[in-house]
Amino acid sequence: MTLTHEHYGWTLERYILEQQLQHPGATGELTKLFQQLALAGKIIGSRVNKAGLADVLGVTGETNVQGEQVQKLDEFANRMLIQCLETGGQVCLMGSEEVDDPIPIPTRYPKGRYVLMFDPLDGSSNIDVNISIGTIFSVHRRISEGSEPGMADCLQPGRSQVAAGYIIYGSSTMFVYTTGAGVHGFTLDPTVGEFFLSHPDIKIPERGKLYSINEGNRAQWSDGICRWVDWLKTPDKATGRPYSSRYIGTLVADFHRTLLKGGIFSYPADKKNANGKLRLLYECAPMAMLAEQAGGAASTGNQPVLDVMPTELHQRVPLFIGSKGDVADALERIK
Ligand code: AFP
Repeated sequence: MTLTHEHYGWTLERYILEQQLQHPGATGELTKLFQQLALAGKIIGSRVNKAGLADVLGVTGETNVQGEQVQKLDEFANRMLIQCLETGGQVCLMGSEEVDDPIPIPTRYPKGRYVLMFDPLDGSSNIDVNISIGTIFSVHRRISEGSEPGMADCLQPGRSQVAAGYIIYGSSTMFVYTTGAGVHGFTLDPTVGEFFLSHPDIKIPERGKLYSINEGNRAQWSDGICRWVDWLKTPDKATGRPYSSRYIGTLVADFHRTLLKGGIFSYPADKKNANGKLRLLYECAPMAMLAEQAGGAASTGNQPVLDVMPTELHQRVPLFIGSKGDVADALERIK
């Protein structure tokens, strides 16, 4: 779909409502869930923009479940998402990268049909240095009919996600999502306070010219990963090599660039971390759904990320994600 002047003024809300009209059975609950996510994104984005002014920088002194220091903004983002989503009656349970256990909906609020998993502020080590950060979300259908929602609702494979997306707080704030009918991007106009359609039906190029990996970890890589990265750097006109290197250290930002420009992002397993660093439910599965919906691919190195059956809430998996051709090359060469 090409953006024309007819799309001027299409807000995120209107776009989702239009999509809902194409599904006569839809109840509008997912639309409401998205409205609340967008609201949380606007509130978090506005706080992120004032990060240098307000008393929000630095750490709280606590460590989260991953053993990392909790940044004040992480805490704020986590609280905002919970507050915005727990009251509306669309969600029955939540899971956050910052919280050890599933987050129940307080008994005073109605429970809905959906389970929401999120990374409230991805790339938090980049907060203090004014580099793009983001919020990632993943939505599943509740499977615990007739009983209290629980862990089984959270531990669903990426393939059964109903929706996934992220909000990037960068040079502009963008909301990028899929409900299984393509990937669509909206840019926040801060003067109006609305997300407007700016990137309809995003497609990842079949191949790119960029690779994105933390080369500081090379000493820990397998021979296969070393060989593959060396190959990417070896000049060869026919295959467009050498690729250029880009690495931000915020998955949302590295993935957003990969989605728009093509290429590959990877956080592989290494000698220290047998499953890499990134979390399946809050980072890899939602990004994998976006990648596949945009015509790209996402693999752990052994199987499509979307096929991994989760066994733990904070499980990690290796990730190779981006242009189909580039992911296929990686899988071929790391063997
Ligand atoms: P933080 O949220 O702790 O900054 O971690 C960000 C992240 O989970 C992901 O967004 C990055 O892709 C990855 O870690 C970067 O990890 P390295 O610093 O080890 O390269």
